Amino acid sequence: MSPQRGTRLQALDRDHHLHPFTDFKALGDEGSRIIVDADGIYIQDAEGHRLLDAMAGLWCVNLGYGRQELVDAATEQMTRLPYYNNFFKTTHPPAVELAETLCRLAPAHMNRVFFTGSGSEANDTMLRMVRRFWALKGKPEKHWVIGRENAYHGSTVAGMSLGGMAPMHDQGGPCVPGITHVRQPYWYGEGRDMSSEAFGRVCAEAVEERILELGEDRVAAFIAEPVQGAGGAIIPPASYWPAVKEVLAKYDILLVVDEVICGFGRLGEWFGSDHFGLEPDLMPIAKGLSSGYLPIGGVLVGDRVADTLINEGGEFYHGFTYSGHPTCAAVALKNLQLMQEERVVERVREDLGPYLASRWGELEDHPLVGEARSLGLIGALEIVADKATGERFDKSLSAGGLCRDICFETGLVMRSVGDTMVISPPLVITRDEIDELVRLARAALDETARRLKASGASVAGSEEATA
Ligand code: PXG
Repeated sequence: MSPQRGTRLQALDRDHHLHPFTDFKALGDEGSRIIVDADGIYIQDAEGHRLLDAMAGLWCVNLGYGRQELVDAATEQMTRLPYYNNFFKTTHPPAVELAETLCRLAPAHMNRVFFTGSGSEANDTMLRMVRRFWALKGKPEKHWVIGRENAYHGSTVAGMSLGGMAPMHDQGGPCVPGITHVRQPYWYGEGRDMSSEAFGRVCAEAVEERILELGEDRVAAFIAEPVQGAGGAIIPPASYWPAVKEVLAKYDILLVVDEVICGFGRLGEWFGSDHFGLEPDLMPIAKGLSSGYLPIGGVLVGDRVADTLINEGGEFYHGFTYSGHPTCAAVALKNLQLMQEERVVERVREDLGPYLASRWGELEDHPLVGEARSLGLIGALEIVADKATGERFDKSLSAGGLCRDICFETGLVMRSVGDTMVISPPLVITRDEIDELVRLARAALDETARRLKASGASVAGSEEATA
């Protein structure tokens, strides 16, 4: 793209386009980065820079860019039947086939799916189903949902209310009533004064305490991501999920596992629930369902809830114009077929996940890195001023944001969540590409340390790394 056209697009973008999760004015002053092309795990910007996309777009391009099979699936479906709805007693082949395929891949007791256009809509749908379920069971007062601080469940009003992102609650409230949040199982950030096992149990106890505070007869469901994504790739201690499962069973509380990021192979199983041995009542899904090629989400519904909604519920007054959109469904179906043919999930579990863990773990020797963790193909680095104590840099230095910007300069897309650097690369990444990712990340950490020191910050033990 010519520099003139790039500059013109930036000006038009500033003048007319309000970006998601963006300080509009600051971006207008800075100018947005224009992405024009992509192939495999790489994207290319308008200035011709090639970047290794270690975020798979936004946690979604699981099969990588440039998959002609997905393009062909969309073209064929759009040529035949670009759109039709699933209201008023109609259906179409892609929606049916996708529903059947999803239920085959999901845990055995999940045999129904309700389609949506996004993960946020999936969580709105889930909330309505949960409350409807308990109302049908004769317990309408059992309508509270317990979520977790720093969880992300979407950006619609219900999505942001279910999530535990305080800055989101502070804007556009009041939130949906009947939703409360308990502490997250973030050992590095909040639990290092005890073993991770003990901390996992403490966080599960927090769920039980909240149930008892509210009264078990008033709590409908607990919602959580298997591994928190947007919160900073937070992998719970091994003790956490078994203890939470026990608590929920004890008080008959539904389990909602938000699989929007962890679903479709991210953790080396089809669903994060499979990895942690969970039997959710409902699973919101999206993102990797279509590898992000077209927008589609849904809620997988376990037999207990589905049977009640079907047999006792009558009409469920809920649905979207694009619920089960045929073109999106056809692309999702092809995406799942390709994942099976190419054994993508098995490769993450058996080869790529363990390989990333060993290579990524090496970064823990870097002076800036307090912890390097990963599970399957999701990972994080905790950037700290002093790795011995875990002390963070002063917030005003924005060490994570600095590292992210340096990554962009050096050819890597890594996301920062505060001072936690996060990766979630396409599941088709190769071992050689993992080597390159780790090399680029280390180079970015070195440069981050150098610039932090140049700005007067002290970086404990960094002499050799920045010499
Ligand atoms: N649940 C989870 C676990 C998510 O990660 C949603 C629901 C909502 O999905 P939609 O399709 O409505 O966006 C998400 C989305 C980030 C970031 O900054 C993460 C998401 C969305 C936007 C930004 O990491 N996850």
